[in-house]
Amino acid sequence: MQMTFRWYGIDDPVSLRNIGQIPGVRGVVSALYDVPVGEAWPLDRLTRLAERIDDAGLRFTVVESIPVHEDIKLGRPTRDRLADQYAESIRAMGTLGIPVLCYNFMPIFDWTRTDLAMPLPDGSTALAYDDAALARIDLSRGTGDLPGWAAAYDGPTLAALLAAYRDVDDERLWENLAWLLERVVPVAESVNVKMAIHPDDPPWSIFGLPRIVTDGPALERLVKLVDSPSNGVTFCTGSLGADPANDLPAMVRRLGEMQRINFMHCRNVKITGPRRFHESPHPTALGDVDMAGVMRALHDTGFTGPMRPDHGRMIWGERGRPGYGLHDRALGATYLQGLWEGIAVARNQGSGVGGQG
Ligand code: DNO
Repeated sequence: MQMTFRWYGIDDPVSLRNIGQIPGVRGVVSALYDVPVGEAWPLDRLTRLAERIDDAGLRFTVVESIPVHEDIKLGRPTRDRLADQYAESIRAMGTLGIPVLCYNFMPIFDWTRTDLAMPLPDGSTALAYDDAALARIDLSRGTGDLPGWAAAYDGPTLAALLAAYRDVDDERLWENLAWLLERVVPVAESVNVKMAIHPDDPPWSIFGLPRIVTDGPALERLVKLVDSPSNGVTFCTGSLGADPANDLPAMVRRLGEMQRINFMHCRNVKITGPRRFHESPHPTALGDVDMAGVMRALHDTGFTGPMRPDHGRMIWGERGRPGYGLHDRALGATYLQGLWEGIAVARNQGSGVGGQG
């Protein structure tokens, strides 16, 4: 397991120096955030980003994300050119030796919350989701009222996109995902890049849109679409864990045995009602995710890939990007490494290898 940390580039209030001072963190998860969706990523710009990370004594380990254009998800005729451009970005990653690509296939919206700063009793704030609150959001004026998406779409653009998705049900979306993977996974494999789909967050349909990457059977279906180590998943405990029907350790075990977990996102959630949750600190006891069980399953299946602490709360008066402050995520990184070390020590003692390390 390699511990990594997400960095939003030079505008991120969390600096590379901050990241390098978190014990055990050597890998950085980043992206070119201002390339228009659908365009190929220029190699020279990606090179500069990688050099900046190298200069800080860190390593560019994961690209999160290269967004997939809506025309690909909708299966529109422009998709051929868009898939070629996507493949070109993957080749640029390969040229620089960046080994993992996290992406998602969620129609229109990526992760969605109804409150970006829900106060918790200890005075910290956390991201929260409530399906009833989501249902009250009026999209006729665009995404202005949707937390975190304010500037994304005006009314007419959003209405046109939502209308286009009326012809795309779950099966059609699966076909469009398979179509993309058949084209880009062979390219990824040829340049030693492992793709890792991020599950839908939350793991159910929102605003009537199809959402397909929500549970264990879906993740297993995904990896079978193209049989390659370059076609794997980002196992996000917080996204999948918002649905109490998902048995996370069992899911990790199955996908881990197939060697298709290419990236781990670890965070915890507290489920407070049907389709209602808020994010909680990383430790097992503080939410509904069995983090210890997940780590044991990962360890048992020989996970050697990158992991990052996902969203943290805002604590100690920090202000910053919702979910992506420094302090609580850094605590998460050290907690997760402690858990991992404890499991390794216990295993070594159990097998008589000696448990000093
Ligand atoms: C949220 C992230 C997601 C993730 C994308 C991957 O905090 O986990 O936005 O980066 O879904 O494409």
